[in-house]
Amino acid sequence: METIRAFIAVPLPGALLKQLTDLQGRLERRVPPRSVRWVRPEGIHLTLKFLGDTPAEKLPGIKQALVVVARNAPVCTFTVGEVGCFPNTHRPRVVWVGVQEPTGRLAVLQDAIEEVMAPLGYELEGRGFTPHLTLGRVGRKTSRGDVAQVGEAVAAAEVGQLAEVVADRFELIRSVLKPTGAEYTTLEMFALGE
Ligand code: 3AM
Repeated sequence: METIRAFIAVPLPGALLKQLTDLQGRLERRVPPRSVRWVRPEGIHLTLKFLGDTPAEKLPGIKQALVVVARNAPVCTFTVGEVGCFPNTHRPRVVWVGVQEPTGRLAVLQDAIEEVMAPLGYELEGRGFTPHLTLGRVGRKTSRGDVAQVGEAVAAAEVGQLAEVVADRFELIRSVLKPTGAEYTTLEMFALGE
């Protein structure tokens, strides 16, 4: 049975990707060499739901459900700014830039996606939804001291608001893991509010 590693995400405008590249560069200069694997900027997106390995035969049903979610979700605007780490800056594993959407529309959209995906066999995200853009991941072989320095550098970084982004669609994206990093292809685009 063919399976496809997939996730659902909001794509980002090219101008923001350029800003994120600059931000990665600024952070890279503040952390120990090779301590963080930086995500290729064209691979940065706002993930709403990670599906993982999905049987290809399930895709039509998933797409049908997502069309309905998209139609009922209004377009929203989010801001991008401030950096942080998962799980936190004391034990950094993922370095991210934050996403703020104060009206709650983005959270409602994410919740609606969870709700339609659950009966299709996808577990609810237990950790709750913390919208973010992943900039990099701390390398598994990074020493404790270097990991600590990454967290300190991120905590000390003063990154204001970078951009305002209109989320008017989301995409179902295929991820193919390669030694050079994940390769993403859009399988389907879903326009909001149509
Ligand atoms: O770009 P971000 O980091 O928001 O972290 C992975 C990425 O999201 C996440 O799915 C997106 C595309 O790969 N991801 C990967 N494996 C995951 C897992 N097992 C996961 N999210 C949750 N559980």
